[in-house]
Amino acid sequence: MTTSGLSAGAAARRLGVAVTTLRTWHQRYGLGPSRHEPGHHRRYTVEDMVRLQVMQRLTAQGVAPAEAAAWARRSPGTTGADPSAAHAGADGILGADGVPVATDGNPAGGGQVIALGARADPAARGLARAAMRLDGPSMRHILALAVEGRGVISAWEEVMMPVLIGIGQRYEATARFVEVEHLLSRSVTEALSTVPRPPREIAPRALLAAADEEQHTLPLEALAAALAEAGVASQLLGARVPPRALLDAVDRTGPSVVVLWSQVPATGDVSQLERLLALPHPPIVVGAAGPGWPTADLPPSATPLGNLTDAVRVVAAACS
Ligand code: B12
Repeated sequence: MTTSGLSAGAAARRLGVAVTTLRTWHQRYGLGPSRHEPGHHRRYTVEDMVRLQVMQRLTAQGVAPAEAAAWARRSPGTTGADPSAAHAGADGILGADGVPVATDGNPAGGGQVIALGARADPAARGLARAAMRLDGPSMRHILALAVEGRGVISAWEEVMMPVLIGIGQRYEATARFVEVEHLLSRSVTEALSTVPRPPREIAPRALLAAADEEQHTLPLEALAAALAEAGVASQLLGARVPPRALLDAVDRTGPSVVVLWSQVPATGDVSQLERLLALPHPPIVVGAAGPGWPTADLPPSATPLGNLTDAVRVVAAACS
């Protein structure tokens, strides 16, 4: 930034928000440009930009704009800052990244909340609140920050999974919020798909598929993204793969490892695994992933996969 500060357009571009948003934050919440030279438009200083970044982060986490602006105006390093103030939210809860965290009891989202527990990650709380508001842009923002900042495995386990499990419980208790579940699933899919895949010269040796009639695919999408991050190429067939189609795909591509996902017991028919293992040239590893498989009745040569980290390790080893 030059010593003379940034114009509104340049500040908006740097933050990735619309100029009209900056104008609103200026007019309604007093977060305007402070440098003034006679005969020129006001410019945003470094301190102004810090305030705007705090505002942007908190609103993306679901904090109400007026409250977010109050925190932004008091951010450390800005005029009138009270450094201790930035370490506790209005309700006294401190986020892991040092920003105040709105509690689940806050009425935002019409009083409808996804319960995450007291120790939930601030980003998960923000995601849950944005999900209940059906606020897709904020969900995308939070998820993108999580994936870029923490990597796929942590983003999945600390941010995405708790909210998915929470909305599942909400659905179970109320038979409502399918719209939230759908938008959340879509946003998770989009965030995971942005992780760059290995170059096309690396032939995928891992085949990932959901079991017959199995509609849940997000954990496999997380696996594909985490593998890509580790430089391992994979192919994901997607939801509801009939056994015959899976066998044909294995026959045609000869993968070293197949991971078959079953989320619900209705799709955890072990004959799908047995048929893969009985092929003349079976994959080195046939992974049974997901809570739908009957653990005690798995074929002895199938490899049970219990979490994302283990799955990445097993698949990467089989592909190396
Ligand atoms: C998103 C979602 C959907 C989406 C899926 C979208 C998509 N693209 O995947 C849609 C809307 C399609 C859907 C449909 C249905 N769903 Co649904 N869904 C979910 C939700 C919210 C998240 C699913 C998910 O991704 N789970 C993965 C992680 C987040 O959770 P987890 O499996 O508990 O995690 C454990 C392990 O799997 C493991 N793990 C986690 N990640 C990974 C990754 C890897 C690689 C490995 C190896 C392990 C691993 O660690 C965890 C601890 O053990 C769950 C809630 C839940 N608790 O899972 C309900 C849930 C699974 N759905 C449920 C139901 C009932 C259904 C439907 C039958 C609803 C209906 N009436 O139509 C249908 C269809 C089912 C079918 N035949 O497939 C129930 C299942 C209950 C049960 N045990 O039978 C759940 C649990 C919701 C609930 N609490 O009632 N669903």
